[in-house]
Amino acid sequence: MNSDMSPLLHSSGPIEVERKFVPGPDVEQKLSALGAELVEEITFRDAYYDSPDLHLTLNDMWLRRREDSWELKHPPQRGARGLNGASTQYMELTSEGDILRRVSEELGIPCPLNIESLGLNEFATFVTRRRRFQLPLVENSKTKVVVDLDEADFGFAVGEVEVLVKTQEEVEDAFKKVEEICRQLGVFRETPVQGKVSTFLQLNRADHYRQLLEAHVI
Ligand code: V4E
Repeated sequence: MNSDMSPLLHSSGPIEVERKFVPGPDVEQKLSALGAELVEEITFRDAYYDSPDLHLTLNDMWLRRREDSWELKHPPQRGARGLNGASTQYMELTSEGDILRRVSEELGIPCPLNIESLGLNEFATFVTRRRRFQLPLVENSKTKVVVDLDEADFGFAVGEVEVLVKTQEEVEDAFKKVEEICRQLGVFRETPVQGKVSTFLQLNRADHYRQLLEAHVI
């Protein structure tokens, strides 16, 4: 319980709106033609965690440790799904306290002192090599659009167009923006493109993957 004994109110992170795509051989040329610049080249390991009954992922909550930092992605509205058409919207929490409160509440257990004490299991881990491109800011617009080209160490490549927004009111425009950029890059598809975690599960944990499909999470 909070120190003021009021019901838990969770501080919220930004909302990440994104659309994944299959990167073709000419994607970098297309990015360049749009004036995009390579702004970051990084390599990181992600480890994803869930309870033994897979409660988190079956409710579309994705807890991971990226290198030494904990991160939680969850749909902005309770009970909703992050997938909307072929795009997604997820709220991102990066404060360990916020993550602990949100996860323990979701699992219906008392909030422990640290994430390690939640009794979760690692269900996926892989290394990603990421190249991040930033598109030029359009005049009179504050929308920053980034495009990530990811290669995972299990032989899988995926791209994503991403916009971060602060409020739900901005999400609709962000969906339009990521769709527009996908069209300009020539990678637009009506149906969702599978990401790294779903593909890892499909290859390595068929039963978990099947349960996520049946729960309409992926
Ligand atoms: C949200 C989610 C998963 C967690 C991994 O999210 P993702 O954005 O794919 O990872 P990554 O490495 O690109 O994170 P970033 O660095 O951008 O923060 S695994 C499955 N989901 C749900 C999901 C879905 N149902 N459909 C699609 C197309 N993507 C994700």
